[in-house]
Amino acid sequence: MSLKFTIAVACGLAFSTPVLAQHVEVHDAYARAASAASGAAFFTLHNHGDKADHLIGAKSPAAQKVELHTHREDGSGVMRMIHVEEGFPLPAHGTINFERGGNHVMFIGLTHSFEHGASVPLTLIFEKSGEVTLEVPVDMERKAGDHAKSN
Ligand SMILES: [Cu+2]
Repeated sequence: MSLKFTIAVACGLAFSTPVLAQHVEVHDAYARAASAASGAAFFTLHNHGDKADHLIGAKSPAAQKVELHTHREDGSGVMRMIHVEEGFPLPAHGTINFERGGNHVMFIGLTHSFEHGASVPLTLIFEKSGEVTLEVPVDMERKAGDHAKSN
């Protein structure tokens, strides 16, 4: 049994099964509603491969629009959410964190409200690895900075 498979089993017990597409792994994903009409998803991306990749987009039937976002400080010191149209580079053997107050996938115009305990389908689109589709559990109780126990 490979180490990777062992980790996948352990994470499955913690309700956050990693999804692998070629060398890109999506880990510890969860989503939450931001309002009645919008929501966000958070996760960690690992590139286990020797080649750089790039997250170029995301899509989901759960919202009319799905965008890659981050927060940046504006000139007056206020954190603002911005649409990152160029996406996020994922270096070889690199990691990108999507977390509260930082990078996230934004769902705009929810087709169903995000219910705690339900899950939301999400497809991440990578330049090299192609599309990775996962079911993201909705967790309204997760505190910012919390990680699954398996981490
Ligand atoms: Cu956003």
